[in-house]
Amino acid sequence: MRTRVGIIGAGPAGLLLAQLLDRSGIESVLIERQSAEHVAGRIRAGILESTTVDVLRAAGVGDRLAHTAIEHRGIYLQWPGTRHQVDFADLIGRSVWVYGQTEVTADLMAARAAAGQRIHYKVTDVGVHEVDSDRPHITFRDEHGVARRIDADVIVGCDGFHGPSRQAIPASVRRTWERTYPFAWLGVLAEVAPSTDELIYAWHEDGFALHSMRSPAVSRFYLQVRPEEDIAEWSDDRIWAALAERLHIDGWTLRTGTITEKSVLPMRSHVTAPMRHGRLFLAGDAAHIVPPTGAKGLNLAVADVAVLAEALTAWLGAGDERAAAAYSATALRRVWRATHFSWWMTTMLHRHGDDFDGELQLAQLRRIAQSTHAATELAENYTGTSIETA
Ligand code: FAS
Ligand code: PHB
Repeated sequence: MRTRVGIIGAGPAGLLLAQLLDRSGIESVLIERQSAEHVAGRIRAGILESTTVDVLRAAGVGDRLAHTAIEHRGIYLQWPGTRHQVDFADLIGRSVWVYGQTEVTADLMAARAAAGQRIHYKVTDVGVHEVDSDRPHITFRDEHGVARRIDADVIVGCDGFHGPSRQAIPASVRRTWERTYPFAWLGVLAEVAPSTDELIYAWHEDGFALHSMRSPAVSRFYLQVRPEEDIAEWSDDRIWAALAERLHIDGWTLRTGTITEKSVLPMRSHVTAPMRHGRLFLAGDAAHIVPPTGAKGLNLAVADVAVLAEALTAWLGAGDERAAAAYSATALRRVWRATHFSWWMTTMLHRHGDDFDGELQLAQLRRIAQSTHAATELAENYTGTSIETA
């Protein structure tokens, strides 16, 4: 096959990139390791920054979002005896939107199918070749085991943390930064109306808890657990008891319901640079991972793709390579800001270390409750800044 842009990975980053390029008349081909049903069924992020909503609307996939996403003007920070609202709208005039990643993926998959996008699902043996030349190409086996090849002007790795594209950058050029945290998240999806109007981020002696949601009838929760936690040790009753304890505040009751999904999610920070080498570009989790405490993962992937789509359109459509040459530096400035914020939220809210660490965390939380400046710093980072192109 011959195309302009060969995209590895049909998660949110790959699908959105194909959508944005298509709207600029740039053709692409996607290859995906999993089945379409598997990709569509992944339960992950839930919070969209307003800039992410703007990008999705501009990409032509914002209609369902406009009718079903729930606008949230802030969050609650909680510690024993206190539930404090950080009101983003009052502080900085911005808000965020609750709209699950599964919905974003569904909207993008529908748009790509309607456009007749070439996507090869259930591929194996993916190889990335000659990215240092002007003949980069991808080899793979399709779902029938037939060896295939895609010759492209440019290859983009949107293949997530475990994909092969990052390794196609020579080790002599590639730099990585990694921080693994001494805890993980137990994620829970339940058919029960949320017991709160805004997300609750709770510090507790037993460990962090988060009350989020997906709709007026579906709640999403997270509990801090050990990195090697065995999900089999967490019965529904134990989950509800831990959530009720860690989210407890006088005069408030946690509603319970049917748990439909539970899984243990690792916590790590990871950055790879550069995000371009020759005719290979990286976008989304292929280049960076943040702990989900700051609700940044999906939003960062969208920001990478918005910058990259504009750069590739200028280069492949008009011969102007300047933005493509600046892509890695442009994207990494936002990546490191989000990486710092996600690390800061994570280390402030999760129990680790000793009682001295715990007192420092509580002092930080009380500071945010007492200082408009401290609360504004959190609000600006959580709601996201405008996407800087080249
Ligand atoms: P993705 O990982 O979504 O997509 C990469 C795609 O590449 C996948 O479909 C994969 O199958 C495919 N692929 C991999 N190897 C391949 C190969 N060799 N060939 C072809 N295709 C290949 N973010 C938040 O903000 N909040 C959260 O609560 C949150 N929870 C998360 C829970 C989990 C378990 C994980 C893994 C991530 C979570 N994230 C969360 C982050 C997540 O939302 C990512 O930021 C988002 O999926 C990024 O999208 P992509 O870059 O497209 O990567
Ligand atoms: C979610 O709803 O999945 C969610 C919300 C906020 C976070 C992380 C995950 O910080």
